[in-house]
Amino acid sequence: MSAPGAAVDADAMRRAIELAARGLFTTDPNPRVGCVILRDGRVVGEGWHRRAGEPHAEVLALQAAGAAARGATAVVTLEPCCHTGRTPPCADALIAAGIARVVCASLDPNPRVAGGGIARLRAAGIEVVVGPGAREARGLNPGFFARFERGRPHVRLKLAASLDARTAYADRRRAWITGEAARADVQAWRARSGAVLTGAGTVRSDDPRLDVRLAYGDPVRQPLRIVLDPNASCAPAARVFAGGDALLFVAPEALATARAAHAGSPGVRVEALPRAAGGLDLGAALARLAALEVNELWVECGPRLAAAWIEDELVDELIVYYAPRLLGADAPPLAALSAGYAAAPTCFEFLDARFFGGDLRVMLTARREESVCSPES
Ligand code: AOF
Ligand code: ZN
Repeated sequence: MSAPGAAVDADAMRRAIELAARGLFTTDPNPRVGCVILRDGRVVGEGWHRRAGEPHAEVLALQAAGAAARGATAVVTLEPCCHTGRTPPCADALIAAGIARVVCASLDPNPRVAGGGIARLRAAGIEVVVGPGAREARGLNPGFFARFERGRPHVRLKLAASLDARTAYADRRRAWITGEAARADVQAWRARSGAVLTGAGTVRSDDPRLDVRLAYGDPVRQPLRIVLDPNASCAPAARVFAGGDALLFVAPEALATARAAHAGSPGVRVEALPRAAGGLDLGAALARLAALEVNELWVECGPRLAAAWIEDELVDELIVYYAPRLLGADAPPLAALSAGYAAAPTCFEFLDARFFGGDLRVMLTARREESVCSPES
C-alpha cells in the first residue's frame, strides 16, 4: 500500500471513530461503531451504529453512498459482522454493494464474528486491511472488549473525596463533598455505563437513586442499578429500587428473605452470589454481569466496598473527584484498605487530571505488572 493511500485510510478512520463516538450513550450492549465509504479518496457515505436492534454502521454508510459504493473502500472501526443477530450480516451487505476494499481497526471479539467477517470478505475477493486506529477504536469500547476477552465488564470505581482523602463528613451528615460540575460529570459516566453498582451501606446512609437524570441519547437509556447486600439489609422502599431495572445481589442464605421482600416489585431481580471475605464474591458478580451483557460497570460506593474492589484487583479505572476542603481524621477514608495493602501488587497510573468547577478530577488506570509498580521502573 502506498504512503498517500495509508494517509487517506488514517484520515477516514479518524472520521469513522468520531462517528462511532456519537453512539457513546445509546449502543449498549452493542459496541460503538462508525463507518466511512471512500471513493477515489473522497468520502461518499458515512454511518454509525445508534442502538441495538437498529442497522449497523456499515449498512447506514452503504445506504448513504448508494451506487458510489461499487468499487469503493469501506473504513470501519470494527470488523464487519458475519452473523445474523438483531440485524443481518454486514459482510454480506458490503459484498452485495460491490465494495472492493475494507479497512477495519480491529477484529470483533464476539465469538459469533471473531475473524469470520474478514474471512467472508476475503473469500469474496475483497482486499482487507486490519489495524489502523486500533487503539482508539478499542478505547471507545473498553467494556465490549472486556466482556468477550476477559469474561467481565470494564470496571470504573468512582470516589469523591476531600484533599485529605475523606469521603464523608465526620458527623455523617448527608451533604455533597464535590460541586455540581463534578456531579454532572458523574451523570455522563453513569449514562454510558451498562450498570451502576453500589453497596448496602451507601443505600442505607445516602439512599441514592443511581439513575441518569440528564438527557444522554433520546430516549435516555437507564443503566441497570445493582446493589451488593449480603445480608439483605436494605429497605425495599429504598430509592434505588424504585422506577425499574434493579438487581439485588445477596448471600445464598438471604435469598429467600430478599425475594419475599421484593415480591411486589417486578423491576427488581434478586440473585445470590457466594460470600467472600467480608462481603460477596466480586469476581462472581462480574462474571454474572458479563453474562447479562454489561459492558461498562460504574461503581459508586463507600470505603469498605471500594477497598474490596481495589484489593481484589478488579478495578480497571479509578476516577477520583477531589474537593478543595479538608475533613479531618475523624471522617471516613477514601478506601478502607487493609493494613498490609501497600505490599500488594496493584498500582495505578495517572491518565488525566481536569477541573470540574472547583473540583479536580483525576483518572487512573490499573497497572498490574509488579515491575511497573516498583520505584526503579
Ligand atoms: C458491525 N457493525 O455497527 C456493529 C457491530 O444484534 P446485532 O445484529 O446488532 O449484532 C450485535 C453484534 O454485532 C455485536 O455483539 C458485535 O459483535 C457486532 N456489532 N458489527 O459490523 C456495527 N455494532
Ligand atoms: Zn454488522
